[in-house]
Amino acid sequence: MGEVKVIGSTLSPYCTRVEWALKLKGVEYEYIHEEPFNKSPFLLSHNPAYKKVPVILHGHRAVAESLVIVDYVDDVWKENPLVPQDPYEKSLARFWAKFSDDKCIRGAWNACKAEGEAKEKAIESAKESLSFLEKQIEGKQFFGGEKIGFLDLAVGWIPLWLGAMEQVGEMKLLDAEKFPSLHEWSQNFNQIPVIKEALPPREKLVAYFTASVRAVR
Ligand SMILES: N[C@@H](CCC(=O)N[C@@H](CS)C(=O)NCC(=O)O)C(=O)O
Repeated sequence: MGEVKVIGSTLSPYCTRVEWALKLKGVEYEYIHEEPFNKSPFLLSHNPAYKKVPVILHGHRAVAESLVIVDYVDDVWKENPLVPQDPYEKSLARFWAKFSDDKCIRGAWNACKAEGEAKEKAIESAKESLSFLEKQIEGKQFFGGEKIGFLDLAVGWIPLWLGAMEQVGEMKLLDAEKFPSLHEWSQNFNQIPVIKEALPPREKLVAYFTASVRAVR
């Protein structure tokens, strides 16, 4: 089918999850760095609908949207399956992955940038969203069971990105007492070599979130 290229931005959790999927499958890829706020004609031509990273090129074909890409990667390269085989388990993994993107990442960012009374409300709302993920990991080593799966990659922003948002927003969301299982998973996840090697430096993320918070306040 041809070689794989990732059009991505190194600070993006969406792009990192695509790299994790490819690494777990042992697929070689070329990384084409894109500035998400100074988009190249190359990116725009391959993701004209959303104009966002990540996009992967597999030979001459483009696939966009990180969760769709992880699904695609799992379909094409069969080793180390990521998506559950059972139809119901598969639907749950996809449901919670989308929930994590729609409610948890957004909720954490809203809490990070909020000030005053609005901040307390945003923190409570973000914690409520995280409590759903706590239930999904309770009693398990990984969201995928005994091995890393689709949902682990989707929720994989928590250990590093949430930590950086907590620092910049001067708040605690992933409380070890309130979320013991998610907290433990989070501690272990970033220690896995294949995960660790694709992570951006924490100080760059902190600088990025600091600048982003300043820009919106
Ligand atoms: N739902 C998308 C989100 C991707 C996304 O938000 N990418 C950001 C970088 S982290 C981007 O390209 N932003 C540029 C923009 O919003 O125009 C996915 O999962 O791939």
